[in-house]
Amino acid sequence: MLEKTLVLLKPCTFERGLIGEIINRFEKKGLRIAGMKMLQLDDEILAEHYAHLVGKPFFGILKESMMRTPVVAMCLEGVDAISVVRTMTGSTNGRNADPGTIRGDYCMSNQQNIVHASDSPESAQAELNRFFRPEEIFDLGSLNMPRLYALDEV
Ligand code: IDP
Ligand code: MG
Repeated sequence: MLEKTLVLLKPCTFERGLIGEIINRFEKKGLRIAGMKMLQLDDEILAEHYAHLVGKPFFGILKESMMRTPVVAMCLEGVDAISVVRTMTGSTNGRNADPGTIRGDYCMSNQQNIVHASDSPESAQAELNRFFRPEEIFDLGSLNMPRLYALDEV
């Protein structure tokens, strides 16, 4: 099924000058960019976005690290995009993430781990609504679809 998913390029990626390189990986894979912008996160949006981690001892430093610079938010679209992007992202801890994944190739950290990616259809929907207004996500129609997929895949 054609899906949309949310990716955030974290401040560590911004600071290390890896924004273009990470976007390039998603583009080369064949995911279509349906929305993209820079924004500064704050306490409120991070408490919502990382609600499942609010009680953890590392929550404070996680929040600080996510506010150090603006982030780049992307809406990526493709067949099974949610699981494809999670697979490309790799395990949370960059030290354990498989080589070939983004975290496996670009980081050594459990926290400064380059990207956030939605983990289910429910979270993708909620997270896209959290970071994008409806008019910031574009209808790409059939753009490039015949080259990306066989006729019976879409
Ligand atoms: P995910 O990003 O792979 O989905 P989550 O468990 O949802 O992992 O955690 C969200 C983010 O919180 C991680 O990407 C990482 O930045 C941070 N985080 C998760 N677990 C830890 C930890 O044990 N120590 C420090 N930071 C963590
Ligand atoms: Mg998560």
